[in-house]
Parts: sequence; C-alpha cells; structure tokens
Amino acid sequence: MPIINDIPAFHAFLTTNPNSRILALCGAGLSAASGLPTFRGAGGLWRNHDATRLATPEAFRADPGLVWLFYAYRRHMALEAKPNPAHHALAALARQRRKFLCLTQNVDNLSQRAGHPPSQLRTLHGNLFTLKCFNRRCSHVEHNNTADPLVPSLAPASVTTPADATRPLPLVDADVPLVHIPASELPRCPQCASLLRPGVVWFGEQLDGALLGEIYEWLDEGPISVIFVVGTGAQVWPAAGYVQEAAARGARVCVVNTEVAEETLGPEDFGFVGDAAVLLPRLLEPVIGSTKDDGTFE
Ligand code: BV8
Ligand code: ZN
Repeated sequence: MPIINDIPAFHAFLTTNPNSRILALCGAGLSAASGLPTFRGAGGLWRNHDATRLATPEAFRADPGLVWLFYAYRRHMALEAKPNPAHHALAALARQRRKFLCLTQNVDNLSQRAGHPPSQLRTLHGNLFTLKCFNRRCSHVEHNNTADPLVPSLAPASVTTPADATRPLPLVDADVPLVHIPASELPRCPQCASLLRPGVVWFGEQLDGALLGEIYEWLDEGPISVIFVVGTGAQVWPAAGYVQEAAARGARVCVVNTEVAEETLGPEDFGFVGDAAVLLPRLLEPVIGSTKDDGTFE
C-alpha cells in the first residue's frame, strides 16, 4: 500500500536527503487553482470540440480560424490568470535545491510568471505566447507575444464576462454559431506571409529533440530521490514516461492530485489527495518555509 496523505512521513523523507536530486512532472491540475480549465475538466470539450482534436495540425489545416479562436481564448484566460501557491512553491524549491528539475506539460506561462528559474524548468509542450510560422520551410519564431487580441479578428476570444450573465460566453457557447474568420485576417508570418501558429506541440507532432536530449542528460547524471507528479493524468506521451524513467533511477513517486490512483503506486510511494495549490506549499515547507501573505515564498 502506498503512503497516502501522510505529510509528517513525507517531511521526514524530504529532510533526510537534503542534497538529493528531485524531478517534477506537472499538468493542467497545477493551474486549476488559477482558474484555468484542465483538459479533462468540462469533459475535455471546447464548444463540443474535443480539445485534443483541436490541438492537431490537421484541425489547423482544416479550419485555422476555429483553432486560432481556441488558442486565442486560452491565451486570454492565461493572461487574466495569476500563478497560484503551487507554482510559487515549485519556483521556491528550485531556488533552494539546484538539483531540482521541473517538467511541465502546461503551455500557460504561469510557472514562468511565478519566477521559476528557467534553467530548472522545461516546457515539454511549448508555450501559448510563442508564435511560429506554419510553413515548415520558414524559421520565423516569436517569443513572449502577449498581444490580446492578437489580431482584430480574434477579438471575440478576448472577452471574459458574458454580456448576458444567464448565458455562457458566446465564444464557448456551442449554440452560438462562430463567425468564420478568413485566413487573410489571421496572424501572418512577417517573413513569408504564411499563417502563424501557436508555438505549442500538437498531437502527432514530435517534441523538441534538443529538449528531450537535455532531459535525458539530466536523468542520467545520477540517482533521483523523488518525482512529484502534480495535477496530471499522465496519459500523454512521451511526457507520461518520465514517471517510470525517474522510478528506474531510484525515485519514489509523490502524486499530488485531486484523484490518486493508489493501485498505480508502490509501497514506498506517496499520494496526496487534494488541490495542488494547498498541498504543495505544505509538502515543501521544510525546504521552502511557510507561505508569505502574497502566496509567495522566500
Ligand atoms: C508524439 C500542447 C511522436 C497543445 C499537448 C504512446 C502511447 C499512446 C499514444 C501515444 C504514444 N506515443 C505518442 C502517442 C500519441 C500522443 C498521445 O500521447 N496521445 C494520448 C492522448 C494517448 N502523443 C503525441 O502525439 C505527442 N507526440 O508522440 O510525437 C509521434 C507522432 C505520431 C505518432 C506517434 C509518435 C505530442 C503530445 C503533446 C500534445 N500537446 N499540449 C495544447 O495544450 O493545446 S498535450 C496536453 O494534454 C497537455 O500539455 C497535457 O500533456 C495533456 C493534458 O493532460 P494533463 O495536463 O494531465 O491534464 P488533464 O486535464 O488530462 O488532467 C488534469 C489532472 O489534474 C487530472 O488528473 C485531475 O485529477 C487533476 N487535477 C484537477 N484539478 C486539480 C488536479 N490536481 C491537483 N490540484 C487540482 N486543483
Ligand atoms: Zn514564415
């Protein structure tokens, strides 16, 4: 049986290995307390579209306007959101423990905005605020583009409060037909005038090879004491594989999630059921200290 909801036991473990190497794999649940919907939340649907199907090159080729509205909406939500104490706790752990590497599947930029040291953060699936050219032969990439709306035609995605409080936002209300946006009015590449696309990794696309190489180098530098698996269903590959990669290098698994599948954990592993924004600050307290009033740490 794994060790469930036993913070003193975890603190004893965490403090006996002050110089150990720590890994984390994070998912949408890390940002849930910041008000961002998870993929599985709302049935993984956006306007009755399966979010994982919208996050594909095929969907973008078929209807770039629809996919851009999906991403423009998520950009707007992420810009309106704030990092929560879980993002700040992981950033504080990185400052305290140089041998901590945080792998996030999230593209919302909230770990970065929490001041997580870039050298100890890897964004496996890209970033909503990176734009790149859809034309494979063009190398145009732009980082930290937080324009909202990105272009006038995407303005409908930059609305948070519905005009009529009794109805959902028109943009997410499947009963309200979407205005078709001609490709000419979508973000265009300043170099080759092709369509720009969000700088995220779509399903069916390879992750960045250099990034994967760097992570394996870090993994192979020696034993790992623990891997935090925070707010992720660990269903998407190759990201999900890092749990096993860490365990194979001696790591105990510490799941922090509102749902913990105990049967997937071993007798040495930990499971903490609840909100990451509440649990992570408590779990890391011996290393990062207690939360300051503004939700940050020393
Ligand atoms: C690839 C960016 C080579 C875009 C994303 C092996 C087996 C099976 C399938 C495959 C395989 N290898 C490859 C595949 C195909 C595919 C895949 O894994 N499919 C899955 C669906 C089975 N993988 C790929 O396509 C990858 N590329 O492999 O290339 C290749 C190519 C072709 C064919 C073969 C190989 C690329 C994958 C990356 C896709 N891009 N994001 C965008 O964001 O729009 S993935 C995206 O979805 C996220 O980044 C994340 O990875 C995933 C969502 O998962 P979670 O983050 O875990 O979120 P979810 O909502 O599911 O769960 C939330 C969790 O939080 C829950 O557990 C919940 O309980 C918990 N929670 C909720 N609230 C809280 C909480 N926890 C704590 N506190 C709370 N408050
Ligand atoms: Zn271009």
